[in-house]
Amino acid sequence: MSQALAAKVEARAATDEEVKFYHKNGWVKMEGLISKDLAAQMLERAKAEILDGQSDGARSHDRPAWRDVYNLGRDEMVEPFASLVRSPVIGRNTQRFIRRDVGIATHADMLAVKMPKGQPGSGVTEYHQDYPNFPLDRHGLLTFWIALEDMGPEQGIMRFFNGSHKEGPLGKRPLDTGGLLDFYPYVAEDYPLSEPLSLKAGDCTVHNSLVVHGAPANSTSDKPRWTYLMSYYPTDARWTGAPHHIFNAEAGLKLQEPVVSPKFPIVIGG
Ligand SMILES: O=C(O)CCC(=O)C(=O)O
Repeated sequence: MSQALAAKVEARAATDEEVKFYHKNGWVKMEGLISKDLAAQMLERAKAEILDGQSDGARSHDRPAWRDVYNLGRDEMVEPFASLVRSPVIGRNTQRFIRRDVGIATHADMLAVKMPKGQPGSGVTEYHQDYPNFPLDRHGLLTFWIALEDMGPEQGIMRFFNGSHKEGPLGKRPLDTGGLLDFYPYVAEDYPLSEPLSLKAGDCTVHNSLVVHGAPANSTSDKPRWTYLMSYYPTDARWTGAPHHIFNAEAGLKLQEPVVSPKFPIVIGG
C-alpha cells in the first residue's frame, strides 16, 4: 500500500465453508463482513452523496437499475471507504476466493443504490455476467456487494444462477438491452436460481465475474437499497487492448502486459 490511511477499519476473513460455497456456486453470502458501526458510518456518507448530491448536480448518476457514485474510496480517499477498499483482509479473501496467491488490485468501488419504486434508478438489474465487459485476458475479477443497512428481497437484492460461472463467458451487453437469459435460456434450466436473500447491515455477497446474476426492481415505495460495491482483480491479468473506459493506455497499460497502474491500488502482494 502506498498511501497512509486515516481510518482504522476492520473486515473479517472468509471461513473455509464460505470459500467452498463460493467455488461451487460462483457467489457466497458473508454475514458481518464489516461491523454494523462501520456500515452506519458509510451509510451516513452514502445518504449525503446519493440524496443531497442530487440537488447540487454533484457526482451521483441515475442508471436504470440504481443511482451511483463511483470511487469514493479508490480515487477520492473519502474515509472509511478508502481504508476498506485497501484492506489487506479483503485482498486475502479475494486470493482465497480466486484460489490463487497472486497480487490483488482494486478495480473500482461504487455506491449502487436501488431507489424506491417510481423514482429513477429503481429498475431491474437484468441478468448478466461482469467478465465480458473487461479487457482482461483471464477471469478472477470479483465483487464484494455490501449492505449498509438491513434490507429485504423486496428492495432488489441480487440473485445468482448457482454454478453458472462454470459456463465461461456468455457475451457482453449493456444492462438496459435485455437480459442474458433472452440469449441463453438454458442457463435458467441448468443452474438453480439462488433463493431471495435478506441482508443485515455489514453483511455482503461476493460474486465471481462469470456467475450470471441480476436483481429485481425495488418494489418498496420508501426504502432505498443502500449498497456499496468493491471489485478486485488479479495483478497478473494482462490487458488485451480492447477499448475500455478505465483499463486503457491513458492509465499507462501496455498491450499484453499485466494490468498494473497507480490508478488501481494493490491491496495485497502475491
Ligand atoms: O447492484 C445491482 O443491482 C447489480 C450489481 C452488479 O451487477 C454487480 O455488482 O456486478
